[in-house]
Amino acid sequence: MARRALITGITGQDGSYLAEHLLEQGYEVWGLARGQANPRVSRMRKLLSDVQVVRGDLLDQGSLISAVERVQPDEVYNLGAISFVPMSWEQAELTAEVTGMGVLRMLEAIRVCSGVSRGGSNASGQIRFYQASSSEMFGQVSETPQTERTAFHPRSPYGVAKAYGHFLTQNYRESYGMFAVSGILFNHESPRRGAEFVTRKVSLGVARIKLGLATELRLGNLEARRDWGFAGDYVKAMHLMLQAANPEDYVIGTGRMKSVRELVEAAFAAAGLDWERYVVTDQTLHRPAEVDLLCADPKKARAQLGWEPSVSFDELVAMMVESDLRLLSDGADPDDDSWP
Ligand code: NDP
Ligand code: GDR
Repeated sequence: MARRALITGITGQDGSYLAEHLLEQGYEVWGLARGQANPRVSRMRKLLSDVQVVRGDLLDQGSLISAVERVQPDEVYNLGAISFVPMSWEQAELTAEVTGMGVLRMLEAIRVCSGVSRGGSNASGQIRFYQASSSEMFGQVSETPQTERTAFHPRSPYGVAKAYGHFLTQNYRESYGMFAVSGILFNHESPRRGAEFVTRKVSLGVARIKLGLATELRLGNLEARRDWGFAGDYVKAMHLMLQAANPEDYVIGTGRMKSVRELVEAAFAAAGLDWERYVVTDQTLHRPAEVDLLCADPKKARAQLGWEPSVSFDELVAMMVESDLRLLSDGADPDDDSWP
């Protein structure tokens, strides 16, 4: 019998890559989708026709219990979240509910449906749970690079909500003996990245300028540094974590840091443009509290999971710029939300 996976956040960037990867591994894949007429479900279906959809919302405990009962998954990947950091200041309570409390609701759905009780149980035969934790939990970093043991100092309501979900996942593992793990993933990008995140904003901006559809690109803090990798590589790590003999948390990143300025330089250069002629910095795009730098130490994942990133920063930037040049040249509306 094919193994069965339930993915929350199926309409997002990572949901799409993870579903593709699991389908390739022979899984039966189910995606949890919210809303009455969510347009992102049809976008997902165009790309991933073999994914089955179950309705549910991380804000609604009953819907998650029904989804787990219906799908009877072997593995649950909780990728659903409000994931855009600036939005978490504007809608802090909603972020806490979806990104934080949503983890509790998903864990409870699994616990209730599988009859796990206090005192723990044998991990074999259980539903295995993956939580999408984030390097944003490190925030104002206490050491560089960051490992599984680095202290958390989140700098946004999003980071705080993720830290809650992280500790709760650990707690359900310790309290109930559940196979529940968190991947502490650093920024990962792709041509399917949402247009609000800086890498895609830049690749779309470069394509618009190159095609004469725009004359400038407005950005916030150019000095922030991130460890950027390719989403297609990172979803493989999620799957590997749930195949491990023991439930443990892992840091996933490349171990290399670049600034937003370096990202911009590389992206404009990939289209044969000089960034300094087009980029305008805008104070209103700066954040109330910034995370200045993030850099992963992925040694544990390499040693225990055999996981390695396969796409370099320059390859990733070129992939995104080329994809957006193709997308816009084909006449796609630069403001629509379609996937290449
Ligand atoms: P996206 O923003 O692309 O996707 C977020 C997903 O969450 C969407 O499918 C969205 O559905 C869903 N969602 C939002 N609200 C709810 C809700 N109330 N109930 C159910 N689902 C909901 O994120 P990514 O794919 O980039 O990231 C996946 C996960 O990994 C997120 O949890 C993110 O915080 C985390 N993460 C991401 C990193 C990255 O660099 N990409 C790094 C570290 C962690 P809809 O389409 O209906 O809005
Ligand atoms: P981040 O990603 O906040 O790290 O969260 P984002 O791409 O939004 O920002 C990265 C850095 O770029 C700076 N920046 C800008 N960012 C945006 N979005 N728009 C701009 O115009 C701009 N100018 C400069 C930001 O200040 C920041 O320093 C992502 C999300 O996917 C989270 O869900 C995930 O948990 C973390 O990565 C790891």
